[in-house]
Amino acid sequence: MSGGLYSMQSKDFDKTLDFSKVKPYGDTMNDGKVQLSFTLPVPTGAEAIEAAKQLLKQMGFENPQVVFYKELTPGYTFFNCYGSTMHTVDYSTIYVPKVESDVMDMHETDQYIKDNIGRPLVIIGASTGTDAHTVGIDAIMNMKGYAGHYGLERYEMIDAYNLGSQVPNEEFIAKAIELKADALLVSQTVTQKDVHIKNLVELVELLEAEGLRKKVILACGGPRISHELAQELGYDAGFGMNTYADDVASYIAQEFVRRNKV
Ligand code: B12
Repeated sequence: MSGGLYSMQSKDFDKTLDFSKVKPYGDTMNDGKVQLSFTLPVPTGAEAIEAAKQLLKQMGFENPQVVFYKELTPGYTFFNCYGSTMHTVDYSTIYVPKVESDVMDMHETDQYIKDNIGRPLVIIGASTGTDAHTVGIDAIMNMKGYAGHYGLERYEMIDAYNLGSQVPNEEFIAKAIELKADALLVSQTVTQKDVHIKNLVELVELLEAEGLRKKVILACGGPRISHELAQELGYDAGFGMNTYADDVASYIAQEFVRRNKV
């Protein structure tokens, strides 16, 4: 989403907005209103509500309010709360590394590959290691697509292979060699105990050992993956939530051309 466009509109609309001191917007500019929920391991009652409010104050919230609470099980109380944060963030100095490519739709990418590469690109995807989540990688690869965006299997100039979930890194690499893959797509959803980090790093190490790392475009994705993290782990690109096949296909096609100068 273009934050720039929305921000310009709010700035034009409300002259009290200062990008160097941004606060959450609730009902009015700079009111700092936040909604948050949490559970305290205490019995439900007036003392529990007071404990929640005191905690909110210590978190930096003015006017803390408990707007909903419920006993989860004896000894545990769940809260929905409102408060106004006293903190601000300097939006004007924020820099976030992002995948650099011009996003094209399926037809434009197909045409780009025809014009600049002249053969279909081979792309293999999988949810690797012990990760059983398939919906993310399916969203990127399935022919029927996701949220109105066709998946890679639909592209005329992409040979897409979705290996599914719980694919061991060794098996993934063997398939990449067999199919002469141009790009590998890894999906990681579970991040408990940093299992995704270990798994993603292991793939890079195995690819390096096979002498394959530089021969493929290596990208990963998932709800808690960022481009910055991906690059730190030795990947070419990382994609987070709200990614569509268009983003990945455009990136791979343009990166392939950049590398091969075809
Ligand atoms: C559906 C689901 C399941 C289903 C999965 C079914 C299936 N076939 O996939 C089932 C019930 C099997 C399941 C199991 C488990 N789950 Co689950 N599951 C979910 C749930 C509800 C939705 C995930 C989902 O499908 N999202 C929709 C897709 C479209 O979004 P996405 O994955 O983010 O993908 C998008 C982007 O991230 C990106 N993307 C993703 N991958 C890739 C890859 C590439 C290359 C690219 C470019 C982009 C990309 O593009 C996609 C489209 O925009 C989430 C909670 C939630 N609401 O998110 C929990 C959740 C992910 N599960 C969780 C857990 C813990 C588990 C279990 C470990 C539970 C257990 N104790 O057994 C097991 C996993 C076992 C295992 N070995 O992996 C946790 C993960 C916590 C964490 N941070 O690690 C979550 C967050 C729930 C929670 N709040 O605790 N789960």
